[in-house]
Amino acid sequence: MGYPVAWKIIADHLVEGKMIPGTEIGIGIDSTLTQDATGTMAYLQFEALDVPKALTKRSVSYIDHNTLQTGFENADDHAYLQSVAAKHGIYFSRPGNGICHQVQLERFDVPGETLLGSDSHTPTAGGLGVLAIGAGGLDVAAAMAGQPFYLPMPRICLVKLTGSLGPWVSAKDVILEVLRILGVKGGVGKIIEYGGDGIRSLSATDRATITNMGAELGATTSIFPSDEITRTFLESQGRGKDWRELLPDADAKYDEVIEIDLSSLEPMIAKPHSPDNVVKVSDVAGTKVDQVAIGSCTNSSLRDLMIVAGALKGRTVHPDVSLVISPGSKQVFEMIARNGALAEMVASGARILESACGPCIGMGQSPRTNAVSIRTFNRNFEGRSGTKSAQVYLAGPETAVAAAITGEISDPRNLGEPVSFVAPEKYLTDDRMVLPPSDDRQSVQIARGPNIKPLPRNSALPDTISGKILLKVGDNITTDDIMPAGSKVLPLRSNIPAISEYVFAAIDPDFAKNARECGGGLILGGENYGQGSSREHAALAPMYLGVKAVIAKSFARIHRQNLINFGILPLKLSDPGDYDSINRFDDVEIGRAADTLQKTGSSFVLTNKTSGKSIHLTADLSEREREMVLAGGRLNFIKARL
Ligand code: MIC
Ligand code: SF4
Repeated sequence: MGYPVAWKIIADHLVEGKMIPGTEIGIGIDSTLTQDATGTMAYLQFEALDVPKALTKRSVSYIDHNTLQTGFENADDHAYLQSVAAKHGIYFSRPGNGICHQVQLERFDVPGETLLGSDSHTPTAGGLGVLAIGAGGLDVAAAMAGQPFYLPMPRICLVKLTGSLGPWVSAKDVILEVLRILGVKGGVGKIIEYGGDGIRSLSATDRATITNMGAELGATTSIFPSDEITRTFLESQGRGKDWRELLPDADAKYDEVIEIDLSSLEPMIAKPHSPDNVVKVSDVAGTKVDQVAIGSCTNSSLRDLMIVAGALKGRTVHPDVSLVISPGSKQVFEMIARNGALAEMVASGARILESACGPCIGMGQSPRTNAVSIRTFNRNFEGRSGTKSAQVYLAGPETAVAAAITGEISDPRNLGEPVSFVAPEKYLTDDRMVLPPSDDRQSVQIARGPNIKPLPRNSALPDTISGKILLKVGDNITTDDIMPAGSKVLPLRSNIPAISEYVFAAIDPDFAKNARECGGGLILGGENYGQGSSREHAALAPMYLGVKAVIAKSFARIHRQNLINFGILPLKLSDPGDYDSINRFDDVEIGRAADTLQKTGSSFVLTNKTSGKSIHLTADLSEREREMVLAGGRLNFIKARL
């Protein structure tokens, strides 16, 4: 039986388990990436593991999320990250060098390797044939310490592309179409592998746009083969020697196949407040627009910004629209500055931001009350922009620039002659903003400003878990709901006592206070609990507040792993119908929880002392995961073994 691309890489890196879908496997990790919002915790955890130097082939620490610096906190974190990288054999991408996923693609990704990143959009690298997975910071710290990454062996879904895209239609429309078909839970437990003749018409950065937003499908990762297109891109980055061909076997077997004819695709758009709420742009054309934001790790390649600049040339941004543009990397920024495209943007009235995540994570540029904001980003969860009442739509650069010019959602195909883009034979490569690790690691002093607080540790799981249901929430709760980001909260990422005050703040401003007063408790969720980002703060801060278990109908992959990593028991309702019989503030108890876990059992009984009802719960944990929860988390578990 032939192998898909993803299977080949897994087979090459398999260190534990068998490649049977659904069973736990361990894979060796070649390289890692972190960003500053998750990196501080990741490196505090790495330090706690007492491994002097990262054991990966390559680890890179980026500063791209928390760059607003409204107080000393972000800058404290940057200084800590720079020093910890120098000391422990890690490359450091300085603030201003760009968004981790874009820079990683340009300067570091190697086809056929594995990459683990403490950011859910790490699969961007799948555009170059890398098996790239997002995880919590602790899993990345463990990988730097030479530990395998564990995951359930995914099933492989082939998205077979045929034809080629029409004018003003681009890669973002492809992934929006996949989201329309599969939905935000449709990728759970799967790797989405792209194939078919149509992939030949997609450049490496187009492919990266598509794999980037595979995160929104809940997929383990997304991947393209490494072919001549990959080679051309790597050569143009001066990295031809990193190329290797990686194609699926002719008789490769897939668990599922979806076919998309690129020629028939129209411009697509995701309506508020979910990335899978996708319709054709023509269906919502005419909607008045207040803000347009272009950038993010999804859509800020040179190609994307050249299309935007070409469309803006000689035009003026509509008087009712604020257009903000953030180039994905210093490379892109410098190239558009030198070739004149930046001047066209500025002339048209665009507001240019630094090369960073910026508005995508609510770090500035929050739109006005009730605004309609069109963004080329990947997430439009309610409130993520920093304005609760904003209506955020997600679209490609073509649709975004059309809205900026016309002041309403409009089909970019009405803009006239399409802007053409020919990729440069050589990108401008200059790695001076990436600091290699120090040669004299011993003498590096770690900079621990007052914002770097010690890492909180959990204790072993108690035998009886009892307490109140502190909060009952519905389906598809995001990590942005659990642990909000934005310019006010993000500066506290390295300060768990302070950030824990904001857990569930938008849903229940009293959550932290109640949790403290009750000495902890439990949370009840619906389907796909914890979708979205990899931020382990969504587990670590509830742990700090004493949350011992989360009960839900189902969990999103990365968040479930983060809960386990911090010793919080993720429990599924055996009968989802029981959800209705549990209420907020009910007094509940799970007797013999630790004992049941120890005896390899997976079935628990929750006694609802308020209603008198007993409810069955299951924990689908591997043996290793059970031990981690019992130990109070992965850090305790690894330390006990080292
Ligand atoms: C995001 O897009 O939500 C983030 C911010 O990049 C997160 C990571 C974080 O919260 O630090 C992610 O996607 O993992
Ligand atoms: Fe940054 Fe936004 Fe990409 Fe997250 S999704 S890495 S916040 S640009």
